Amino acid sequence: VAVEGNIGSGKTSLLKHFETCEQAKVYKEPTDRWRNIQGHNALALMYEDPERWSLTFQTYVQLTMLQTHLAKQEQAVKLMERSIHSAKYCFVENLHKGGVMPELEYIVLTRWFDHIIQNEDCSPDLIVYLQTNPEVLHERIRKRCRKEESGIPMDYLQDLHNLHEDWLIHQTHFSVPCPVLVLDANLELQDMLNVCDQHREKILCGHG
Ligand code: DCP
Repeated sequence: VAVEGNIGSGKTSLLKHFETCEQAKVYKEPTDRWRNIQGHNALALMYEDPERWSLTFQTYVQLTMLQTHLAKQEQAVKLMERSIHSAKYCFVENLHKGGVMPELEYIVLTRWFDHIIQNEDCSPDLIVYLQTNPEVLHERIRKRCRKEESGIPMDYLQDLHNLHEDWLIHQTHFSVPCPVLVLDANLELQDMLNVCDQHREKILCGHG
């Protein structure tokens, strides 16, 4: 099961909530690995100079996502934060559309992505989409003060939001690998977790 949603939508909180559940093994996004590749902070470099570092960063994200998709299933349910699909269909697409990632870099990354998903089993059984309003996220990101994210503008969140919606709700652009369960993630944390609990069985059975 992959948990998807814009930056600051509450994916980590949802995963933490399910961490104590015996039947599920939780895979949080490896942001620490992105922030320290033998001493290099690829996430920070990507935000500081996206033209120079987006390809490097997204190539590494693609690798770490693949590793999580392929990690041996130890419990009945594997619950992962994001997927190789949102990395490509939302983030890489956004960088390319925004003119930050040149055509050739985009093509090379796309060839890698196509090769991976044709040859490896990267399809979840269910996507839990934490749907949010970008204005709410902007405020949350400001409050949480992650230093790499201090300069994220509203437009960036809006563009990422549109790409998530096109992919998972309108299903106009890219293939959706499985059913999608949409949850309202504009709610305050505890209310959102209560909603998750109402859908607990669906989430843990991997059915939308
Ligand atoms: N990121 C990116 N490209 C990707 C994946 C993530 O640029 N393919 C960036 C966006 C954020 C940071 O990495 O600055 C972490 O993003 P996420 O939305 O995946 O994770 P959050 O911790 O923001 O999620 P949440 O607040 O929902 O728990």
